[in-house]
Amino acid sequence: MKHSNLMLITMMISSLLLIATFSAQAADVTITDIIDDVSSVDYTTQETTVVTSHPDIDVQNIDIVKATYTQQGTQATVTLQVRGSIEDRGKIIDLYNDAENPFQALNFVEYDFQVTTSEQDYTISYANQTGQVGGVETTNLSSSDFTVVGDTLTIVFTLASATEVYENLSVTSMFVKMNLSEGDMDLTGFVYLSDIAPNPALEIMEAYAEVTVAAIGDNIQFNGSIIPLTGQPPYQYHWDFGDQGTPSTLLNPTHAYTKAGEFTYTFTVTDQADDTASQTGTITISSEGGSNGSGLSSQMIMFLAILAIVIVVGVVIIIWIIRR
Ligand SMILES: [Ca+2]
Ligand SMILES: [Ca+2]
Repeated sequence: MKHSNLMLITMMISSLLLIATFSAQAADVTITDIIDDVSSVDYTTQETTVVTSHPDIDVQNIDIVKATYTQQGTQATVTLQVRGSIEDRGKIIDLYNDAENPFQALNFVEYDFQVTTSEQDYTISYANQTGQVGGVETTNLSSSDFTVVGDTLTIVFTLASATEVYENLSVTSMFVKMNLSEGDMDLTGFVYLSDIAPNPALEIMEAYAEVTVAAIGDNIQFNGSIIPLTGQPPYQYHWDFGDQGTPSTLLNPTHAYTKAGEFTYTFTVTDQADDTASQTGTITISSEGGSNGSGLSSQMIMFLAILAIVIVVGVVIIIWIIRR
């Protein structure tokens, strides 16, 4: 009797452990994304703008709607659904095999998954019926590893170990077009459209006045930038210049102060989801008008002071050498 009880308890515990082990390794994750948030990033201003139509591509084909991750043992499956259709165009950039001129003529659509497990990061890339899994080393996927049906891409890949536990999934779609084949470094034809899910939290890259010291009446340039593809575009901008004057809703406004003093300016961004991010800075305005340019920044004053010391020391040394 005692023996069979012990057997029963052992079986129960081991089956519970088995369930615990399986539930730790099985994962069933879905992330959803908003529509109409495909964005282009301007390479000079780093400004992110929502793009709803484009002459070179049906934007809906890269507008991510949903992505999933499932895992059974070492077999992981990822799916990505777009608003339009999965587009097969071009190929994955291969810096090694196209080393001679990898960027000469690019025109491709790529879908990427970033999967983090308890043990490592995987990047699974798909472009036009080819795929790669980058982990400890990069391996090519065979055509049996992925399927494209209308709006959904499905990829099956193998994890390095069965003990890996799911931690995070993010997906990216991108359309890149560029033509530098004739040595033309003009990037006016450069197109970069992308969608990310989940959208990272809105984050300001920088917000600053181009000078730290200026005079009353000077037109001062203020510059704001957001880390590309964070938050949910489109964004609304708000500059408060700290002087109770008229605020600006431009990304890069100019402003002239009418009073002397030290002012704290604040740059605030609000996204489509009503999330906000802000950053502040200070500027000193002197009462001396008539300066038609920017005042000397504190770094410049420091630099000139050091330069003056170096010159004085140099002259002293030269005089000392001549007198010997
Ligand atoms: Ca989207
Ligand atoms: Ca998105």
